[in-house]
Amino acid sequence: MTQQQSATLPASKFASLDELDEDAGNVLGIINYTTGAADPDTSRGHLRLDIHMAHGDSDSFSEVWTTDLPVESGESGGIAYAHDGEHLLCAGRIPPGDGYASGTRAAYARTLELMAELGYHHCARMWNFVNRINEDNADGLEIYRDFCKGRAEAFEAHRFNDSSVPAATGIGSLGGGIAFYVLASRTGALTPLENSKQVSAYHYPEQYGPRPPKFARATHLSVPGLDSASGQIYVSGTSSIRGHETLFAGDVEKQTLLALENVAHLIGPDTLSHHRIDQRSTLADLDTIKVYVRNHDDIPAVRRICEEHFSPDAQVAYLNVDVCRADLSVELEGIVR
Ligand code: 3HB
Repeated sequence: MTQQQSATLPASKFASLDELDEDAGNVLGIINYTTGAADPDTSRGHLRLDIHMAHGDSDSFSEVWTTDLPVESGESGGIAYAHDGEHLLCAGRIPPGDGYASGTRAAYARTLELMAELGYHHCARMWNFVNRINEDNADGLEIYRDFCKGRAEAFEAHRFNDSSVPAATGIGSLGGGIAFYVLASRTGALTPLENSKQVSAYHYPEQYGPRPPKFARATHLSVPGLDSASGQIYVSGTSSIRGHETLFAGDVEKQTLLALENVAHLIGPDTLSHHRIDQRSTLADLDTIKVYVRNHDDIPAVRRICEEHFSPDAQVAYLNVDVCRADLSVELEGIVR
C-alpha cells in the first residue's frame, strides 16, 4: 500500500494501558477493554470508551485509533464522537435495565442521525457489548434478541436496508448494560461481504429471535479512485455457524477451527472475486484480532489453534466473555490491512 493510500484508511492498534499516551495529538479514539464500564467521553479531545470486558489488569488493553488529520470531538444526545473529516468514531451506552429494545432503538437512531448530520454516510463497522447477553429480559426474551429487535427497528426507521448494514460484533460483556461504538467513513468506497457458506445474518429465520441480527459478515473499505486491492477488510464477529445453524456445540476446538475456516473463506479469493475485489487475503493477513472465549479454561486450547493460523506479528487479544448464542463457545474478529 502506498503512503497516500494508507493515510486515508483508518488505523488502529492494541496498546497496554501503561504504554498509552492519551494526550498524543493524533488520537481519534481510545477504546479501553477494561475492568469497569463508563459512559463515552470526549473531555481530552478524542473519543474514550471504557467497556467492562476484562477480569483483571492482565487481560485489560486499549484499542487506539489514530489519524494524520486534526481531530474534532463532541457529544450529541448521549452519543460521543470524534472525527477528522474522513473518519468518524462514535459511541454510546444503554444503561442496565429490564429491557433493551427501546433504549437500543433510541441510541442507534441518534447514532444514525449523527452520522448523517456530520456527513459520514458509509458505516463500516459497529461493535456491541451486551451484559447478560444470554439471560432473559423482564418479558422472557433473551437480552441479545431484545437488542437485535431495537437495532433492526432503528435501521428500518432510517431506511438502512440489508445491503447497507455494517460489519459488526455482538458479544457478551461483564457489566454496564450495552456499550457500542461505530466507525464510519466520509468518502471511502464500502462493499459489504457475505459468506456463501452461511445464511446472511439479516436473513436468519425467526427461531433465533423476533428480528434478525442486522449486520454484514465483513465490509471492505477502500479509497475511491484507487484500486480496490488497497482496501481494508473489517471481519465481523465470526463463529461456528454453517447455514444458520451452530455446529459442534460443546466442542470448543472444533468450533474454533470452523470459525477460522469461515473467516478464511470470507476473506479468501472466492468471496473477494465474487464481490469484484481484486485482493487476496488469508488468515495470516488478519490483525488486531479479538478472540472471545466463553469458558476461561478453554483459552489455552483456543489460543494454540489460533496461533497455528495467525501471523506471529498479529496483535491478538483473548477475552473471556459470553457469546451471542448459548451453544457457541468461541467467536473471533479482526481487520485485514
Ligand atoms: C451482532 O449481532 O452484531 C453480531 C453478533 C455476533 C457476531 C457478529 C455480529 O455473534
